Amino acid sequence: MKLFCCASNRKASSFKLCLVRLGLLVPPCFTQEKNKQILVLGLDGAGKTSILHFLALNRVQRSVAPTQGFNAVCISTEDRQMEFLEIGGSEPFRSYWEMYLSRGLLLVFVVDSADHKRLPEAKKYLHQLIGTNPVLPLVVFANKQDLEAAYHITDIHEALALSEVGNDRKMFLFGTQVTEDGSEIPSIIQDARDLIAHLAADMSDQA
Ligand SMILES: Nc1nc2c(ncn2[C@@H]2O[C@H](COP(=O)(O)OP(=O)(O)OP(=O)(O)O)[C@@H](O)[C@H]2O)c(=O)[nH]1
Ligand SMILES: [Mg+2]
Repeated sequence: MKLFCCASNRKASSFKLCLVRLGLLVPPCFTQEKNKQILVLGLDGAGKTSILHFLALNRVQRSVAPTQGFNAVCISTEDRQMEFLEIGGSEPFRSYWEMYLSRGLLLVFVVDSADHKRLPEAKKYLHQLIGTNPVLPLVVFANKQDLEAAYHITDIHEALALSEVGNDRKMFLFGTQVTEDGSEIPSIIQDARDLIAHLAADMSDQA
């Protein structure tokens, strides 16, 4: 497997400029216009960038800065490329999430399983997003499972009301952690990567 990773962070105030810059900075697979992206969304601090880094490079990034805009990552396998687009989870960037849904092959939604107070907020945004697209496949990462306070995935399933995401939609939930000492659970992230590749291939073939 060949991996290629590229990231770009920009401020919300220069959104248009950011798009232009994104066009300049993105890896080759983004230059193919018909390619759609795998959207990676979720509240700030949930672990989106950390997961993407792990998916791309199989290792944990030590210090992760909040994403101030976009973080584009391209992972190349032997037969295809997967284009991931994280949009920052801080308040100013959330209004851009929905704009990118129509360009999404599938939605990866990341939550901090230990941040109980903000789960209702995460649920609200998730349901707003999926409400606008009844078929977009959904992969939820219940992240930070290493933390003592983390909710089990069954509780996350309930807290996010995942039973209400719609019968026509493919939906998957993974309990993940991105930590250096985890030897077992990170393999779940690799399983998730394989599943995402499979779903993305299916969706691309349908497009
Ligand atoms: N304990 C623990 N910390 C994690 C895990 N994943 C990420 N973190 C930490 O959580 C913090 C936020 O992670 P990010 O990956 O920047 O979160 P994000 O969702 O990209 O946040 P924004 O870019 O602001 O939207 C960082 O300090 C990470 O090191 C995890 O599984 N367990
Ligand atoms: Mg980020």
